Amino acid sequence: MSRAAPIADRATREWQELDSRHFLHPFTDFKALAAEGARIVTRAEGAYLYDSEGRQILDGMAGLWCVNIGYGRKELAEAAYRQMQELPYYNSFFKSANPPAIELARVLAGLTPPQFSRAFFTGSGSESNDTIVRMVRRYWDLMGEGGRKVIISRHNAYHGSTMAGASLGGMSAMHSQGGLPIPDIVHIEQPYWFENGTDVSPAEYGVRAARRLAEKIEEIGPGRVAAFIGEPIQGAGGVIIPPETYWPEIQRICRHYGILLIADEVVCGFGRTGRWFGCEYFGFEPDLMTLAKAITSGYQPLGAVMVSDRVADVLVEKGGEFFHGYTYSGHPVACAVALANLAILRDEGLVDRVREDIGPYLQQRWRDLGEHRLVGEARGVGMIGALELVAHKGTRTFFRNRGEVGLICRDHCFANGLVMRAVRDTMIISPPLVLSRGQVDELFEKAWRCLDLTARDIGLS
Ligand code: PXG
Repeated sequence: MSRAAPIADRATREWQELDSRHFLHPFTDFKALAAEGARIVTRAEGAYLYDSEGRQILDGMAGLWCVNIGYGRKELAEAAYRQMQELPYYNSFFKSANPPAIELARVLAGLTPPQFSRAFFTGSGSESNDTIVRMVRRYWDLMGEGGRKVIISRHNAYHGSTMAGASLGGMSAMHSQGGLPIPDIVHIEQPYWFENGTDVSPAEYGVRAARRLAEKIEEIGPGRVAAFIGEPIQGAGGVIIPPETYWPEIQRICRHYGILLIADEVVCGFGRTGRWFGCEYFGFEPDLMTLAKAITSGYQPLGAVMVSDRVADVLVEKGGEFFHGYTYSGHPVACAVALANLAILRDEGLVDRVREDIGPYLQQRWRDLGEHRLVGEARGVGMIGALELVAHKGTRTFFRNRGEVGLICRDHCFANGLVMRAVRDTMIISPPLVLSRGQVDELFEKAWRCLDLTARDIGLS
């Protein structure tokens, strides 16, 4: 280890200059960032980030919805170190496999709902969803129903940034760049009661939003529809938590028309809702699941598609080569790190802790933020939450320039040592599952102060 080349120790300005000269960041206005200079994050421990100025920041987003076990767990570093010495890489093509990948597939089969016994490995959530598009269409070909090509998703969904991932997603800004969506992907209303359900109860609205799926299937023609995909809770779209009537009705419709049901568990998976998977929280049984992020708590890039026996049996039994895969499918180091991560989640009872202890406590404090004069709704489940900022408390009146107030609030959060994201004027959190009660209190206090500062800036105080 002592021979590892050290990364130079540079001053913040120097990092920022090099960054803007050489590094094109994802989802970034390059010119605006160059003018401002990036925040240089240098290390992290537990639930805290530290930047190049030595500032401590409470990470209310667990990186990017992924660092479920928190930062700095040596067990994962040791797993990577050991595996890199034993077998740093070998592919899973050409009739080859490696022990960590096989072991991880076995462990995932045990952790996921009973219909799943097989995993297809990828490098990310986007790659997993690309895999799903191809696998679903292949499944229907093998079933002799090759006309079933259409995959139905929701507006404002996020399923990744590759061509198929961004097409499945319902972000119009993303579709406007690069000629998306690709053919045979369509979108229906998202189950966003706060915005769309102003006239009915959440329960009634959940059924109404789900019925959009049946309407779309009838419009397209049932024989042309392959699958429906959804995040149990939409993450990047603004932590949109569907009413409890939604998913059962979606499942009923999928079963009625015989189409496959896909749960994108990239955000909800691995304990965030207090269950291992979001589909278990909402009580539905998907045919395929997209996994990534917290599968390694973000310590290594890794994704997977869980394939139910209904689908896998056809792929296996009806035979023929599936012409799809990645160099890093089943990467031994990423899989070894995932195994160490899942062992921590399981052995330390972190999912139960979210369900029974820290989740309810966070939600109690989060609901207290709902009392703030800027907040129209505080919602959340387990270790995920959203605040709707509104122009007039007690009404669902959004601000005129949607997104402006959210950004003001987000900037105050960063300046005050808290990562809390803004999606439009919805403030969102998704912190590590290992947060202590004291850290929940810290999150609450910082968030309240930043809401105050935001209210002052827009002349609401
Ligand atoms: N599905 C879901 C539900 C996601 O949240 C992906 C797929 C794609 O995963 P990869 O590993 O390819 O990034 C994601 C990723 C944001 C943000 O702004 C969210 C994600 C990625 C980037 C930004 O909240 N989620």
